[in-house]
Amino acid sequence: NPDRLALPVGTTLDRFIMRKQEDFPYATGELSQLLRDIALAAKIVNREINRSGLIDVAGAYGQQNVQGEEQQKLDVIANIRFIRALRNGGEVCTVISEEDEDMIQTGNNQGKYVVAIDPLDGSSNIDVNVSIGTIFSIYRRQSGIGQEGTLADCLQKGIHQVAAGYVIYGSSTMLVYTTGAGVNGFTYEASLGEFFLSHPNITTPKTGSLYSINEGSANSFSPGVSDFVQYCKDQNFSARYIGSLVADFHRNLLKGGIYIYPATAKAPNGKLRLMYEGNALAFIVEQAGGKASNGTKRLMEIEPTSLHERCPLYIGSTELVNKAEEFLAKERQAV
Ligand code: P6P
Repeated sequence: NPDRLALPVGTTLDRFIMRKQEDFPYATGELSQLLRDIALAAKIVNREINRSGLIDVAGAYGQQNVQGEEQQKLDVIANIRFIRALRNGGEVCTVISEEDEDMIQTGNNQGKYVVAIDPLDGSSNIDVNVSIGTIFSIYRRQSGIGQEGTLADCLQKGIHQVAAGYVIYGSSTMLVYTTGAGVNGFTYEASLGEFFLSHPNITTPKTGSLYSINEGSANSFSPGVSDFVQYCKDQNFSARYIGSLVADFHRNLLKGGIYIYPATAKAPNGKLRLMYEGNALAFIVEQAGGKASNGTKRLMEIEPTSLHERCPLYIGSTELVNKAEEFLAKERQAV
């Protein structure tokens, strides 16, 4: 009955996960447990981030802090915490992380799932107290259980994600995720150590008036990108660029808008990573009614060829992504 589905604001994440699992008669609970493992690591990383200001985080790796402890960069700490939570949780056989060149085998060869993760994106923003985020993507392994996960398990198209989400460590800490049945946002109450449902059934506006792109690279934008940026200015849109992907994405998701990281001279394939940035946010934005492409192709249809491959990213309100793609198509016709 529909009202059973409409869980009230304030429902805890645990209860939400349990009730949603009931909607999948064949669910055996592993994905639910995996989501709980990620939420646990997010709580721990949140505490580390909040403490970092107090223990004189030098930021650079290998500095001593006031306690004389070996100071680790927060993105190294976050990587350790998420991988440990996934290893201890037992549901994941293999992890790919922005922080590690190669696949990480957890030893859980019975694990059904593979996780791609950016443990702490935008960590250069930490020292200046700008919001930062964790981005994750979950796939079902294709190889048989009982062995290590394979490269093919890790290089699956975005359309094969079973779940994806992000944590934004900002003025409040939120977990936003989807398992393919809509997008829900949970706000963390540190004093209780719980995530509470605060943004049920997030849908992103079909259009908007915010555009997010680093115009410092404008001299190397392709004509189509330059023309779209000019279109945004002619429409009197607002430029909003925090330089922290999760923060820029989250704001645009809720308010409507477009985030673009195009090919530039410094980043000929764009700067952002397909497996643990683009695809995860693409799954979320599509589930929220938005769109994500590389400028010419649905992002989640891209066939990955390497763990850390980059991709141009056009993501947000459907009508704005369509408009950007129109300008890029005109550019190609003009060539
Ligand atoms: P630029 C942060 O380093 C990051 O990976 C994303 O979080 C952010 O959106 C982007 O890079 C900013 O890159 O080249 O504009 O400084």
